[in-house]
Amino acid sequence: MHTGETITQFIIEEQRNSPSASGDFTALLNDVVVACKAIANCVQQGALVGGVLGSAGSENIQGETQKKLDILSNDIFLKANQWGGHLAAMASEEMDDVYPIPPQYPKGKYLLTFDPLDGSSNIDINLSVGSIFSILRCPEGVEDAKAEDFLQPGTEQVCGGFTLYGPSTMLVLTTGNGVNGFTLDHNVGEFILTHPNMTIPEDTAEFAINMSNQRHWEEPMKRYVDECIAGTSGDRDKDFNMRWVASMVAEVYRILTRGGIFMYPKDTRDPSKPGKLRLMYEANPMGFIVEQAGGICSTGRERIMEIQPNGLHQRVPVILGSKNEVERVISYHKDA
Ligand code: AHM
Ligand code: MG
Repeated sequence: MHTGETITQFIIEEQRNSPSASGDFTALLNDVVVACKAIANCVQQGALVGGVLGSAGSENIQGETQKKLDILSNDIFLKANQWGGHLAAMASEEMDDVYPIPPQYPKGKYLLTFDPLDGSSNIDINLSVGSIFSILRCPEGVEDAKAEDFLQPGTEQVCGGFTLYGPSTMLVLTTGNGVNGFTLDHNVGEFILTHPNMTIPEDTAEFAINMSNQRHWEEPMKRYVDECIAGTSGDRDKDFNMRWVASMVAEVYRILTRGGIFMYPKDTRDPSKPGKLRLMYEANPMGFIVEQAGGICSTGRERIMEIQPNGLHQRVPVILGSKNEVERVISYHKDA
C-alpha cells in the first residue's frame, strides 16, 4: 500500500503557506474531491448497477445526447458542493443555466464550473472518462451570482483540476503553484500524492487530433498535420506517432506524462461553433494546468486563458501541449 501524502493533507499544507486563507477554499476542494470519488465509484461499477450505462434519452443545451452517467455525475457534483457554504453558484456543461445555491444553505465567495463527465461517448465501451473543474472568485458584493459573474478570463482561475477514471483513478490539480497528480487508493478512500510537480517536455513526436474532420480545418492546421504525417520524408524530417482517445482528460494526462500535442481546432462547418470544446468547462481549467506544467494552450491565434468569455457555453478551438510544437502551430497561423 502507498502511504504517501493525502490530497487533504496537501491542500491543508498549501493553505498554511497563505496566512490570510480562511480555510474556505480548502473545504470547497474537499467537497469537489468527494464528488470525484463518488463518480469514480459509479464509473467503476458499470453495468453491475442499474441506471448507469446507456443514453438518458435527452440532450444538453448544446444539442449533444446525454448519457445516464452524464446526468448522474452532474447531480453528484451539485449535491456534494451545494451545502458547504463556500459557493455563490455553480455552472455545468450539462445544465442550460447557472445553478443557484438552494435557499436552505449558506452562500460563499467562490464559483464552481465543471464538466461532470468528459469523454462520455466512451462510457459504454469501457474507455477512460473524467471530470473537469474550475474555481473562480465571485465578484465582490454579488449576492446572487448570474451567468455574467462567471464570464471571467481563465487567468482569474483560483484552481483548475481534472480526474481521470482510467485503469487507476487520478486527480490532477493546480492552484497556480505547479501541477500535482494524485492516485485514488480505493482501500483507504483517499487520493495520494503520487505525481508531484508534473511537467510537460518541450518537444514531442506525438500528436492527437480527430483526423475525420480534416477537410473542415483551416490551412495552418492542415499544413501542420500534413507535415507530421509526412514524417522523415517531409519538411520536418522527423517521424510522428498519433493517438486519439476522444477523451480530453486522457489526452491531457498523457501529455502531462510524456509530452504531446492535442488539437481540437477551428472547424469551418458551423460559424456559430468555432471549435468543439467549451471555454469555461474544458479549455480554461486544462489551459491552467498545461501552462503550470510548462506547456502552452492556445486557439492558434490567442492564449486561451486571456479570452474574455462571452457566454457560459462558449466554444473555442484548443491546441495544447508541448511548448515547441504548439509554438509551431501558432507560427503557421501567423504565416497564414
Ligand atoms: P464531451 O464533454 O461531450 O464528452 O465532449 C468533449 C470530448 C473531449 O473529451 C474529446 O476530446 C472530444 O470530445 C472528442 O470529440 P470527437 O467525438 O469529435 O472525437
Ligand atoms: Mg467534455
